[in-house]
Amino acid sequence: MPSTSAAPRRITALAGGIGGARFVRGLIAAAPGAEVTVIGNTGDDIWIHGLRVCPDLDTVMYTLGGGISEERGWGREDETFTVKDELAAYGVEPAWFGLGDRDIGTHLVRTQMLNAGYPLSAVTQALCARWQPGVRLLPMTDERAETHVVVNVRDGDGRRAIHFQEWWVRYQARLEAHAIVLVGADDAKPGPGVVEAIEGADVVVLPPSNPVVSIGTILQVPGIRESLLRTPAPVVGVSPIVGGRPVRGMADACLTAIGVQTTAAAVAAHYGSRSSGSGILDGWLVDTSDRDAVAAVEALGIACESRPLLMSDLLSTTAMATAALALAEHNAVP
Ligand code: FO1
Repeated sequence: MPSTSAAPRRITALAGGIGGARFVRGLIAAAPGAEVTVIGNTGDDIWIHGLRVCPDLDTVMYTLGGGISEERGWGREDETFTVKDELAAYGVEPAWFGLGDRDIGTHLVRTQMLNAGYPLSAVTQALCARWQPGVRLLPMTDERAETHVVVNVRDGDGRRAIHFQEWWVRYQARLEAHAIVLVGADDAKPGPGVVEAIEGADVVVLPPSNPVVSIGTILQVPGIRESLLRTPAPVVGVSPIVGGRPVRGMADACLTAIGVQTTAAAVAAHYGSRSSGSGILDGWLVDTSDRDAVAAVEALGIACESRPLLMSDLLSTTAMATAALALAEHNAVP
């Protein structure tokens, strides 16, 4: 049950990569002393050159642990790509996915531990012991579940599924996506601590991560959406769409693929209101440029406020997180 004190002690966030990680940095600053748990998306994960790469888990770990390349938003700062160049010199594929030399250290440790039989949750805990991200980082599942995208076969009339990373990195999401599928979802179950982190939270927050391939992926793990429907904690989200455009990345291509308009109100409707019994939102923050969407979102049974949502620095991100926590408090489930 939520704690009685006004300041939330246990905050759980469902996060994807870059946008989610940056928002959590503000969340930590907005709630000093709170225990923050991040449930990380693992649908982006991929085997590359025999190494297991977990982009969204690593982006959260590096961003909060101080090792992220701020310029790229993924991988390590002060990075070199000597191994990548050597692989390219041998003509090894895929050449379109760049592993940095420092980053390879993380993937070697992870791959060795996975091969030794440790579950991804234990591996993530071990890696975080070095980075001290200041949050508990839980993979959405320990099972293998990877996002694939159904695209047209080049100069043919067939269709084929490619790994999300190939669609996202090699083709910059420019190939029309007919479907986005989490392969392995049916056999996945919530990772250790995930259900408890949602149902034992004082507040659950959906950062401005990609609603399809980050938050949407987490919701596809059987049992996680049900936990959000059950939790006594208020669930508030932050719109990743500002002024009809994604703040970063290609969320518009993903939303189009699932038939959702690229607007702040449409994403709120896509998540749905908890008061309807089938949605997951109690509250939704939209950007000041989308203030005319507030009425439409409230008509869905979701409390809504407009605030500046550009995470240009820690100060603005902390203000966003503070607004999200305040919206949650005003909508705490009695
Ligand atoms: N994104 C790119 O655009 N190009 C890359 O070569 C690339 C390599 C890469 C390596 C490790 C890693 O953790 C992330 C990497 N990313 C790269 C980003 C990645 O595709 C995205 O961060 C997520 O999968 C989407 O959020």
